Amino acid sequence: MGVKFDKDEFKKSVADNLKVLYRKTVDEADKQQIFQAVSYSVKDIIMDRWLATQKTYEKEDVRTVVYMSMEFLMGRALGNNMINLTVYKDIKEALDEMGLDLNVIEDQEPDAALGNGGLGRLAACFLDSLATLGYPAYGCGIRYRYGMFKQQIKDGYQIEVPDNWLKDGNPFEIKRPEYSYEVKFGGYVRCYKDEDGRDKFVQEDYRSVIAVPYDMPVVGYGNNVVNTLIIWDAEPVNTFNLESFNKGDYHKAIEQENLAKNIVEVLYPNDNHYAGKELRLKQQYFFVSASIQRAIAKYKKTNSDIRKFHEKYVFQLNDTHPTVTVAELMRILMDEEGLNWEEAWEVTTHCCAYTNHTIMAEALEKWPIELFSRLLPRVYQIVEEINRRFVEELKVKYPGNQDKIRKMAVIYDGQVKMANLAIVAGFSVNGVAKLHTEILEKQELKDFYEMFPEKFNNKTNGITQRRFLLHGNPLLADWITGKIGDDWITDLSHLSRLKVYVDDEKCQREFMQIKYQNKLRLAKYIKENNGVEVDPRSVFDVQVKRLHEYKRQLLNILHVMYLYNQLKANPDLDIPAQTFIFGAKAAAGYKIAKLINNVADVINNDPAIKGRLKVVFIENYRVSNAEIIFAAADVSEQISTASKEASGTGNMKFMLNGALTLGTMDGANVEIVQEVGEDNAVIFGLTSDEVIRYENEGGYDPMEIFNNDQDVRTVLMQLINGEYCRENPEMFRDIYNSLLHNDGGRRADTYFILKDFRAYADAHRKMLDKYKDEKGWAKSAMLNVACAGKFSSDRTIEEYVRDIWKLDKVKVEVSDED
Ligand code: AZC
Repeated sequence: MGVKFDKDEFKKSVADNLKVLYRKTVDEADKQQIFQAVSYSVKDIIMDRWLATQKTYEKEDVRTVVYMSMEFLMGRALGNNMINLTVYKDIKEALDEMGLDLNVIEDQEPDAALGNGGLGRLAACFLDSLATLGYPAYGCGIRYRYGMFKQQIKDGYQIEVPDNWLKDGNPFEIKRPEYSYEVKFGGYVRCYKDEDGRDKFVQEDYRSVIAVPYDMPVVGYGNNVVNTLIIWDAEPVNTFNLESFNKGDYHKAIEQENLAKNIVEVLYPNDNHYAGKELRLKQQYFFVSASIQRAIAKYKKTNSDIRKFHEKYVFQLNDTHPTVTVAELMRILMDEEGLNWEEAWEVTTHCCAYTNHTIMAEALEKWPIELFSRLLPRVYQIVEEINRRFVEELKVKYPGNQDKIRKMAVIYDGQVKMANLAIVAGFSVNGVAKLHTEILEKQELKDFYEMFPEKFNNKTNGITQRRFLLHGNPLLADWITGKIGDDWITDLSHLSRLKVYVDDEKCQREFMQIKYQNKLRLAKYIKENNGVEVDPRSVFDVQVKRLHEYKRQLLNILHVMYLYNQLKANPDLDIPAQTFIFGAKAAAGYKIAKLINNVADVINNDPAIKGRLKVVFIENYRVSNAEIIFAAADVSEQISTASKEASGTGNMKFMLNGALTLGTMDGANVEIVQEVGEDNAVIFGLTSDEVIRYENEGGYDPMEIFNNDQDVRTVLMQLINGEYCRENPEMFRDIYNSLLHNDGGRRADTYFILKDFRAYADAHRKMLDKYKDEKGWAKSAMLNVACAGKFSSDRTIEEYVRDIWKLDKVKVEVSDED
């Protein structure tokens, strides 16, 4: 079932688009214009399928999941859409014949960077899998004017540059003003009796904005299904009739105009961190309210009884960010649809499911009552009532147990606790890897697990092989298809068929040759973008992910400093040449990027080590260059402090591309090792039980390590003796202090970097020993690919469908098929 592709028609379509959009011929158009024209031609192919899919959903009145997320880290659309329409190679050929290079065209597209890291990218992978598996689904989020900032490195520091991704227009989106909704903020709640004597609540003297949806197509692989990602823009209510306002309203009109402008202006660039800003709560309520209004309107088109809404819709809450969904749904069902509390609660508690993505305390959302109730007065009343009823329940179940109430209440200590709200009102609570879910059940959410064990379940994360292998690593994808056929594209478990080839020396050579080609491609990228020459024959040891203390980029760079010391002391050290590659955006103010860059500067310019060690910080790490990086990696650094990384998904992308994991027993690493076997990864460091035990005991004494381990001491002293910052030897004093000294409430070496250092250095040695055994390495790398089947987001989505969403697969027919 593929798209019927007519090459000449496609070429004509591109030329026509250039004419209509820009009054230009192919020869006259610039690269961006060509990208736009090609995208419109591809969109044209998508359109029939998109229409057909939505018609089918309507006709069959399907049950639908709405994936509610503040973040969708989609990356580029053009290449992925062509891949999933199964016309990538055809279009490449057609463009070739027109004298156009598809790679160059793809490079014109800005990444849709509407997310920070793992949580946002997971949402994007899920949409891809939902469409590919043929499940009715919407993503709902925000059309930020500025997505994740662009990162430049100046003088070793990260500079954040605004990402004006919509500047040239977004060819794939469609504005749908006819489906706009009003969203209200502030004011007060007036209560009156209606003609039947029932209490009615209305919000008065509010400020409001109009939520205007833009639809983005989500193309399923080879199945005609095109789902929709709805991203909401905000427009002022009254731009066009300012004149009609009297003097009193003028001020309000301006306020509303500003509200609309500000609300979708920018994505908060925080990963695993809650900043508590008022505007953030506005963003959350804005897209939640609009999305629910849309779902209800859609439901009412084909259904008459709102009491059965939950039979057709399920909202998956991507972390607590959209948790206000439960209260907003209650509000609409009661205040606008006329249900009573019990009826509305019955619907809501069968509609909402919550995914937890982190146990990091600083990520827990808690809104001050004052802020919450001022911004959302009616919604707050409802949250209060949910809390009142829940606390009553707690008092019955745990009489006299004030501690339970303190920990479990939705409102406590002047704050609205969003996770508690999601758990109380949701019918499902899931973690994102086996270990993570266990920690939720046994530690973080223990009380809730005891009270509602039936709500808890695990859904180990996954990634889409369509983007991270088929598109990102075409050489390997073709090789795999040559060996085992192309079923893996829609069923990744088929990769296990590669196992019969792992001992075959010819296959090993082919496989390593592909890795080498991908390393050349990355080396070229690094040369062009970072101006650093790297040796494609060296080991590519890669850590790419958000910069965060718990992810321990610091451990990695301290180890590089140690290696450098070893190499200087012993120039004949018999180890392979290594390139340490970093890529990461940081929340503003985190200084570790500067350390990495300064270390890179010193090491890369030291002729004494003869190029055996290189360090590269790839600027502006994002989805599009990630695809190139994963394909080229030999070693995958997954070194978070055990218990802290809920799952990780980069770890899976590396594995799928044949890199060996060097990691802790954390998140999904545990399951990766289980799949690939302990011989084909290197595991080190404290276990999560050990970490948790130390934490409960108030930490450990890093001074002991400092005093007894000469190598560690040397490295630490180099942080404060100017070795890596001649002009300011104090530059890294903070880092040094944080590792050795308690500071107020903060434990020294909070993330057990020194504690794990030796084990980490040993793990590196072990990895290099493996690398020296060429055949053994090739076999391990191939086994990583062969055992990656479990980590497809297709598998994850099937589990969500089976256990939580209960959707039916849909078939979509289109008339132009082969
Ligand atoms: C991330 C987790 O840190 C990561 O381990 C996981 O793979 C990813 O979600 C997808 O589940 N969590 C977040 O980004 N969380 C927040 C609140 O930002």
